[in-house]
Amino acid sequence: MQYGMLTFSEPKRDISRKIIHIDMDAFYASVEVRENPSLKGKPVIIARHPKESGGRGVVATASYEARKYGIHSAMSAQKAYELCPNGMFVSGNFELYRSISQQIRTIFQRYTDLIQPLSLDEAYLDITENKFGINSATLIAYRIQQDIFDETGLTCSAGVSYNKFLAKLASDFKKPSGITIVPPEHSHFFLMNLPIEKFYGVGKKSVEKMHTLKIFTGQHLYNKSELELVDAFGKMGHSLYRRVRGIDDSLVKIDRDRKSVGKETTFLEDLKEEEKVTQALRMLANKVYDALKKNQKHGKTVVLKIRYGDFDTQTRRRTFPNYMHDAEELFAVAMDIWEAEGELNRGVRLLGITVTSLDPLLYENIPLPLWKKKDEEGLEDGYKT
Ligand code: DCP
Ligand code: MG
Repeated sequence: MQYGMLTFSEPKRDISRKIIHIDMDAFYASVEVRENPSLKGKPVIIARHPKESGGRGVVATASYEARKYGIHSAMSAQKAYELCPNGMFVSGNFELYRSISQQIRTIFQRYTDLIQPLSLDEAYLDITENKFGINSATLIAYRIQQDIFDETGLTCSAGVSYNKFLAKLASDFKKPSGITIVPPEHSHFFLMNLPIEKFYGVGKKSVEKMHTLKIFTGQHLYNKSELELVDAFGKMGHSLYRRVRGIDDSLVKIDRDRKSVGKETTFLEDLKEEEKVTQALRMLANKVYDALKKNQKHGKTVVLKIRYGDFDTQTRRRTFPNYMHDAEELFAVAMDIWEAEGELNRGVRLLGITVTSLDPLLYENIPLPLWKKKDEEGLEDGYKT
């Protein structure tokens, strides 16, 4: 493609890898049904009953029966109750979920060591080379589904493709107990027909923006030039342009037991207003807190990273006697550090918040996490984790 003097070569697909994405079906709810078979077939809602919690709880997940009432993760328990007064409200047992998550991971390890868990109930596996020398990724996906079912009594859905992005979309395609294969020769068709809401990494706000730009499906996205997408979505535009062409070169990153969770964001223009910094820190604190929850971890040390317009980068840490309790507290600490150390007049190019020295979160009826929607604005690789 030629733009004046600039030449962009069209990006190419790497179809040499075989990736599986596994995602448990209605994970917490299915575990509760397994533990208490009388719940089978009933609308199960993982949240404290609003009458017990004074209406404060949030739904972690709901069984497929409950979803028919419009109940979903992150909805207030009060709302869920209004939609389905006869719903079976069950408080979560996170220790159990974590141990099952571990069990599932052990199953994955039979096939490959290249495993990247995304949360307790989902993971990417790179099985290009696998411990059985099996050529068919589909066969491995079937086997994993079967192993998980035999050994935990739970079902999962699997997506098989040549990269993480497609595998993730595929696993969501036929739930529950589904298996969806997107081979290189079908990925274009698959992506063109995909509603934009299903695009992994596109948050709610971006979906709204896409709708105003008349982008409703992969095809509409595909029809936009890279420049148009970057214009509309900043650096996320580059990823969108590639992903809708079936390109995602990100590797399956092995998860070493996480010692820290951090998010950072670079601004298109250096921030020069206090208010913008506050906004950014609030957004980052929410993201970090969500990621901590997802990993069932908490920590006492907060690190604020500031990069100025001249690229000078500073990190400042604070350690507290107690664990950060919620996103608001994390935000307050980050603001504190910023107020003590930040120099607005230098222009802020990047901000990052990390919580380190993490410990597993042991739930003792802590009110259910302030889960927000799963995929925040921006694509996953737009932020450092
Ligand atoms: N979870 C949560 N809060 C959220 C989203 C998820 O606490 N906002 C927890 C509960 C889920 C688990 O994480 O059981 C896995 O999340 P998924 O998004 O994979 O949802 P489910 O496994 O429950 O359902 P699905 O069958 O759609 O994957
Ligand atoms: Mg799931």
